[in-house]
Amino acid sequence: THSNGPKKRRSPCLPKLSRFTKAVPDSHTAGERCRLYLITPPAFEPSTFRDTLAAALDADDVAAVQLRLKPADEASLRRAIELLRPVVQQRGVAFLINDRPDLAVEFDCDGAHVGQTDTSARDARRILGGEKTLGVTCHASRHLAMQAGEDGADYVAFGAFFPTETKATTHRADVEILRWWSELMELPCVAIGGITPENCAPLVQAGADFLAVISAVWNHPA
Ligand code: 3NM
Repeated sequence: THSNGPKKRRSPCLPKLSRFTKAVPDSHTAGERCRLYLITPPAFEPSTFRDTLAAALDADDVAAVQLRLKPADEASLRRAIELLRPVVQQRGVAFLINDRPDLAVEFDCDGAHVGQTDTSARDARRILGGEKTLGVTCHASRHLAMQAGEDGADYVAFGAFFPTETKATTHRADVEILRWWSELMELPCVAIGGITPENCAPLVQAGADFLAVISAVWNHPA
């Protein structure tokens, strides 16, 4: 079982989430607003986290929630999907599964996010079919991002923009890649890695369509 999540809900996410939405500048290009993309804490107890997540989604605008449960066994992952999916989808928020396009299809989630060492983008697109959302981690690589677009990604993710203790990262992205991508491409881009209300403005101004956040929103141990 996962015991890293908060045992008692103190709703720490609520003020943090609104601090974020207030910090995001109104628009970058043509009035399109950059939106938050929440990723679940690295480990949590699903029945407790379900309430925390519901409160967070009710507190402010969120575009998507990605279930990212790296250490979980298959049964825990399935249980987390069953518990969290209704909470997210009932609120009109997209529910995406990290690494597992097969489970995204089986549980009728909205899509999947794959890294460069997970299921390939091309296979993920084939598994998901044409309708579901596919996101691909592209680190700080223009080449990977263009390849992901060709392979059927609906968005590309660049990072890490700032130091993070949530994941061991070897790539450091610069805001310039967001500027380049958003000027050249229609496909949305997600910025990730150590993003906080204090440091997010330049990413938004450079063209990030979504800010993917873990530790600055959830009160989880690093
Ligand atoms: N991917 P936090 S950084 C899941 O660079 C993940 O691709 C990254 O968590 C990448 O908001 C990261 O706590 C962790 O820094 C993001």
